[in-house]
Amino acid sequence: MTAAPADTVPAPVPADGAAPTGPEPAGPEAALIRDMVRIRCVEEELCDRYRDDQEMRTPTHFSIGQEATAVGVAAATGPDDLVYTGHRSHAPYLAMGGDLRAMVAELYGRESGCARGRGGSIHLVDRSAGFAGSAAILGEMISVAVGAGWSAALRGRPQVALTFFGDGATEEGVFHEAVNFAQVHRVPVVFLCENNLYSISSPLGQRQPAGSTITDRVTAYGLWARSVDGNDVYAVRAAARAAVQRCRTGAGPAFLELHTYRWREHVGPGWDHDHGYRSREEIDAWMARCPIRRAVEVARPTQPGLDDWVREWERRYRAEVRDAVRVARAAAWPPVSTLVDGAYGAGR
Ligand SMILES: Cc1ncc(C[n+]2csc(CCOP(=O)(O)OP(=O)(O)O)c2C)c(N)n1
Repeated sequence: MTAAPADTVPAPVPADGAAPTGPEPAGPEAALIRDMVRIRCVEEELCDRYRDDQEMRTPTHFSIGQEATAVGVAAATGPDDLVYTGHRSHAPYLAMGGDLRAMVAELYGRESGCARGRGGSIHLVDRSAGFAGSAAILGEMISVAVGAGWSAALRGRPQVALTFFGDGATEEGVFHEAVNFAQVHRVPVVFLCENNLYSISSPLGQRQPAGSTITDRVTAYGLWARSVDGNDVYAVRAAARAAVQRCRTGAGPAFLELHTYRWREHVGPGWDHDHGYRSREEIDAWMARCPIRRAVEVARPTQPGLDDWVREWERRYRAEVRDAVRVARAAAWPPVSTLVDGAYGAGR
């Protein structure tokens, strides 16, 4: 496995700091930063455990570097809204308030996991938090989200469905069918494309025509569509609020192309600087645009002691996820006799 590029991984705040003395920063801006720090800590700890313990028997797609998209969007949702994702699911699940212990137990395959240990990283769900589900088939949950939004509209409920997917998923036929259907029927659904430039190791530039953009293609269907800096959590929140508001008022679906970048390999906890499909310079440039560091830089002048608190949050959340791992490892496995419970056609 490739070693971490320790010389390039930027710290969100300067390393030499004291324990916080002042009150914990309050307010929505601090909450955005705190939530991104929590997701980063959870995923980094899980990366370490995945690599060292060899106990998680599930493919994991980490969002390290992409935290601003999940957190900015979640901040724009209401209590009845529903979020659906594809395989890169941890960050939206946590941003929506999904139960951490149930997520970690799921990754460890335990009965106490959010999908009873049967789904793993790609099949997270916590309906009580509005995280309605994630699935491995590229594009699948896009159509499910449209169905959920349409159902809400037909029942006259002010509920919005939101769906995260990557740039690769926009190349699935179902994406185009879903967008067109949603526009024709004015479905309250927000399409959220996390454009991180790659479909596994295949660059966008080799897959889509030069000079075209995903936003342009969606605009051609008549949707309200915006291209957003996905590493700017404040910009993501503003765009997501506008998109959700449109849906809420019956104006029809909305689309956001959120430009961002994953730091780790496509699947798994490793670094892939030497795999040959993206340049070291490109990765370094995106790491320098770390969404947490950028958000801290914006908030620092008005939030006294913020740097100390970011370090405190890192300590707190590292401890929280280590505790979740400890609880998961002590939990029971699903009994073999229940293996096909909940599976389609089981019992026939
Ligand atoms: C229908 C289907 N085809 C292919 C795959 C294999 N696959 C899994 S992830 C992936 C790339 C996804 O890229 P993107 O949608 O950009 O999301 P990202 O991983 O970059 O977040 C592919 C091709 C799949 N899961 N489902």
